[in-house]
Amino acid sequence: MRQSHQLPLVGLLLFSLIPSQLCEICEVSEENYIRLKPLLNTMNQSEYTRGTSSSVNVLLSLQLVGIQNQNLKQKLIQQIEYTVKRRLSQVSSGELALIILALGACRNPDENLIHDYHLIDKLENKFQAEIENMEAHNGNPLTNYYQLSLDVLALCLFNGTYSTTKVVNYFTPENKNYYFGSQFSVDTGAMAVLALTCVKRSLINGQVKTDESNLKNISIYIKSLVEKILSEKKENGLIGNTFSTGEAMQALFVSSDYYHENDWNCQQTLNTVLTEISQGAFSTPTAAAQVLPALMGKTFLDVNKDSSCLSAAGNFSNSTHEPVTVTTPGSQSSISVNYSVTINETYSANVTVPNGSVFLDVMEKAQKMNDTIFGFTMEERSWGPYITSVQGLWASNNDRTYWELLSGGKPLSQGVGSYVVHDGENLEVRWSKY
Ligand code: CBY
Repeated sequence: MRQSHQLPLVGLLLFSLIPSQLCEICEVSEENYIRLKPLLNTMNQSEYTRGTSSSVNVLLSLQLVGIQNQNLKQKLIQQIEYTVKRRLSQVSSGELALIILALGACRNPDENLIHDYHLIDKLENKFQAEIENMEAHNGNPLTNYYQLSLDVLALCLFNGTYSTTKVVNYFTPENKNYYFGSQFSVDTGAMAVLALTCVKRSLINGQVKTDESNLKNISIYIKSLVEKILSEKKENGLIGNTFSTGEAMQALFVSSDYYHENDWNCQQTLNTVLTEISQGAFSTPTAAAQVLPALMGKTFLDVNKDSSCLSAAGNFSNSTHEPVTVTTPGSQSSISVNYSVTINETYSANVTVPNGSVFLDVMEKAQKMNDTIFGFTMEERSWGPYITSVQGLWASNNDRTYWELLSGGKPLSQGVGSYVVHDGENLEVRWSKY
């Protein structure tokens, strides 16, 4: 009699375990931590003198995976503190959101800076300014939806104020801001899934009140974005490209209720990323920082969990002072490339640069040859230099215009500071709309 009463209970218990089993996170096993070393070396050996964007990405990453490199962390925090004190007004909304996530991760003492400098209030204002810009400029934010998603994520995780109804209005999966041209931006979609999942969880926990329809819509959005992300999965397991895969993994970790187990082979994705690491693909601190959390099974939603920052990874980071093999450009040999600027017309030149040069070197050489045609400006972003103008023609977020980089007519997946050029290549910067 007693047993027959217990049976349905046991069944219920088992049933309730199924969803959490589905939420399986694949991560690098401890014996494979050595394969992550190139990422740590890249983060360790950077100078972090070029503004804060990459410092923030690196600090957040180190905090999330529980790496105890106090020297590096102190250096990064000092830089961030300087930015917060001296130039917060110039910081974009998403950059401030990242600062909050990095300082607030894991209940560490630096969390106080968030309150001392009223960073949550300031983020609320910057988020508001993004929305106002969309209203004034045809739905175009000051920055982009990757940053708006970071804003919502930080406000949601750190109890800031935001309107759930506005989130529902602006984050519909059909919104043009998820796309660059006709291409779905996996990075953007992934960050939105993380933000929407946080909002959904606070609605379910009752931390935030709203009507039933908002919750339902948010679930529908997550499902649709997850489908779009999965449809960008390549044969080798990468999702989008090398650089979006880590964030796509994070999004898929937190949304496993929305896809079938067979829809994604996490282990295959993980193995391909590990191979890419060994081939030196993540050579900038931001690239390394953005991929690391997912490989260790962490997501940005773990930022305000008390325990997330204690991990087995703590130890393997202490011995990272190996000299990296710097690939010196093959002797002193030169290569020559064809470089063009396209607006309506195409302006071309043959440019000779040392072997091993990056795209930026070609642009600088061309500028020296003819400043009127090849003159350009750039600014430092988290991923390195970003071209802001060529021939005096400036990129604009309000108009969704930018200078696109191409090789042989195909868009590059790296910026001017990291793309290494090859002999005989046809390089182009093209005035484009996204
Ligand atoms: N970060 C941001 O605000 C950037 C968000 C992001 C989606 C970002 C990719 C993803 C990420 N993980 O950070 C992004 N790029 C955006 C939004 C944009 C647009 C910037 C303007 C705006 N509205 O904010 C825009 C214009 C569409 C864009 N990226 C252009 C470019 C090209 C830059 C050329 C130039 N003028 O210098 C370029 C080189 C593509 C091209 N062929 O022209 C480009 N982006 C690339 C390659 C990348 C990837 C960088 C990879 C790398 N190893 O260098 C990227 C990771 C990223 C940065 N862009 Co955009 C996407 C990818 O390939 N997975 C938040 C802030 C706080 O740091």
